[in-house]
Amino acid sequence: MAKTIDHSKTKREETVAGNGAVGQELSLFEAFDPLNGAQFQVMDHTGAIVSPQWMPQLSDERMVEGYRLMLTARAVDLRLVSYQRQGRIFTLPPCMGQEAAAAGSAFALEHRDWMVPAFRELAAMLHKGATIKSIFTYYSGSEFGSVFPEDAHLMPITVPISSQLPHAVGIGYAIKYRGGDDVVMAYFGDGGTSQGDFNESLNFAAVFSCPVIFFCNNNQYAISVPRTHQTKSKTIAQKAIAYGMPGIQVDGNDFLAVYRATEEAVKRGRAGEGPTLIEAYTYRRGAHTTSDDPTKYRTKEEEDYWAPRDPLLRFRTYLESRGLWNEDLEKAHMEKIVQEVDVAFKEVENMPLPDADHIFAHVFEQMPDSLKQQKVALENFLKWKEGH
Ligand SMILES: Cc1ncc(C[n+]2csc(CCOP(=O)(O)OP(=O)(O)O)c2C)c(N)n1
Ligand SMILES: [Mg+2]
Repeated sequence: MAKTIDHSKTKREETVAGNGAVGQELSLFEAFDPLNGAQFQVMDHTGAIVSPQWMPQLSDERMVEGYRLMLTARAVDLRLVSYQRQGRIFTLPPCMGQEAAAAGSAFALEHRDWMVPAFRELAAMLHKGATIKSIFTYYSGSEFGSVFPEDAHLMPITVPISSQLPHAVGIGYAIKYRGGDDVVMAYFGDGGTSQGDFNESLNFAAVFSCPVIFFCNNNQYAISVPRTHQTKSKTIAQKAIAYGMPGIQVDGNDFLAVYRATEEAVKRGRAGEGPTLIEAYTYRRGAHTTSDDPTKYRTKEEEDYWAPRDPLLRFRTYLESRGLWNEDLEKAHMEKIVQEVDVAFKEVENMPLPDADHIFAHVFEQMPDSLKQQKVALENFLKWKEGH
């Protein structure tokens, strides 16, 4: 049976005979051991600080920077959806509601660290080295949208669910092999935990102590499949126990808590202590993708419950209460972003369409026969299409 830990305290209540643990500070991962089912929160949804003892050491400037990043991601996201509705870009997965999870986790990384995204971490990618233009380029169907500066250590968006996790572990293993102390941030969704790649990756990373942060954006759905149908585990965080690594469920709409949990996981990775599983409990406020209609499988009441828990709303309330943000700053930032977005989008719209070759060019160093055949088939089809 799990020990019961009172999360309002950070001192050990119990002494295991002879271990001298009385009075010892609990680590974050001990205090929020997933077996006890508590969710880690620093700031509640009204913007009030509820766990001052876990407040991260972030300067006022860094907090404002974090909020600006979230606001930028929200503005880009809304614009992307609107462009898609106008038929100017292809299908895309909106990120609205998940900005604190993405921004808070990315903020705890250093530039040299690696990021292996899924497809709903816009704020994290913008922070790590993607530009608004590269994001537009990607959703315009061009492989060039996945080209980032080499030193950004940012991998491309990955759509095949959880297929990015073995890559993240491979990077982590290579870092360890070379004796480095960089860490790898690997993102995936609640649905991603049902893939075999999830099991293989967490197991390998734990056995070989790879410095990987497995960051699950539990946004309550995998397309229309609710979290309750994804796994019988009470939390996703508790899966960590089976793999032999720390796990924590964090309020994913709380920038401060996400940052703090990730910071602790990063420390473990750098110190050679291995991987950590973070479950960011959040909500996808938009549709799964622009091809989806969420009203078919979720209720208005549910959406109304989550609306006031929006990550931007609460962080803004907190910053305003500290005199660090106000309406004028909000307006000025939005105007600047909307301008940047418009310029970037025009540039992308005026770019020539890339050759179909690019679909095949960037996966293998030496193209396997199966791909060569598909390439020829596509070329034949395009020739045929031209004549019709
Ligand atoms: C291997 C694989 N199977 C199925 C799909 C189709 N698909 C796209 S997104 C998605 C759901 C993913 O849910 P989750 O992991 O929770 O991420 P979210 O979309 O909620 O961010 C599925 C099944 C896919 N992209 N890859
Ligand atoms: Mg999901």
